[in-house]
Amino acid sequence: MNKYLGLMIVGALLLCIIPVPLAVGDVTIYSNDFEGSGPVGSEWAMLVEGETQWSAPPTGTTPSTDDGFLGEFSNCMVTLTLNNLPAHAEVTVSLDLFVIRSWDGNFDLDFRGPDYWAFVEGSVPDNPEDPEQWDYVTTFSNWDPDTGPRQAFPGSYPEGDFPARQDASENNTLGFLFDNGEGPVVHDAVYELTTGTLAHTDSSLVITFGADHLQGITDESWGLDDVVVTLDVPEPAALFLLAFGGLLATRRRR
Ligand SMILES: [Ca+2]
Ligand SMILES: [Ca+2]
Ligand SMILES: [Ca+2]
Repeated sequence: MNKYLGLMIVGALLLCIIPVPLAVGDVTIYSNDFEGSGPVGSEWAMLVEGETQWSAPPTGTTPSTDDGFLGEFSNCMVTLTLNNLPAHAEVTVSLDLFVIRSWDGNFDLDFRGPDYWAFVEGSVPDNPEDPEQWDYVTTFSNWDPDTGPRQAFPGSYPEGDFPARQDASENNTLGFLFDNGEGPVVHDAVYELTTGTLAHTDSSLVITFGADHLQGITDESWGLDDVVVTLDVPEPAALFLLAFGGLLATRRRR
């Protein structure tokens, strides 16, 4: 038998014998829709502005749709920590952000704003007020797009300058009431956000979300839902074939 043919047969047999994980390409290694009762898992932790102890974040349900979510939050940091990840080169985190009640976007003339929301991967800010400690800082405005204060999203703060509710996937669907002086009306928005593809090889992922300058949890708050973490996991079979092809090429050159 031709020795290269023999090598290929051995390789094919090895492919059958070696258990090949189902992981191929982009693999979802964590997802959470926060449905059901009970506390959230220990992968989540919260540090409220002005406090020194991290605590378990609350969960809630939306008034209109009874949709479970993580929150409500005011000015705080919320961290997701995932350990023992398989080998990977990239990570993507996507989520739904609930922007609840009277967020004022880029408004910066007094205490009412700007209303920041931010995230950072890999480190937890020791000074959340410092924009340099975040990967991305933006603002949201929950007012009338024609007349209300503008927001930085989908850009970043301070450069972003867009109408209120720009690129929201849902408006006033969740049922959170806010009274702006004319009686309570539903006042909320949902944004489908993603970190984009981040270069990441550590076996642990630490990602922190935060907000600042909000005026109190019954006035302006936020929540997270449908959090999905995806890794770009190398395909073992593809790696083996690459290595096997390299071996053949090396032998042929001899
Ligand atoms: Ca949910
Ligand atoms: Ca406000
Ligand atoms: Ca505000």
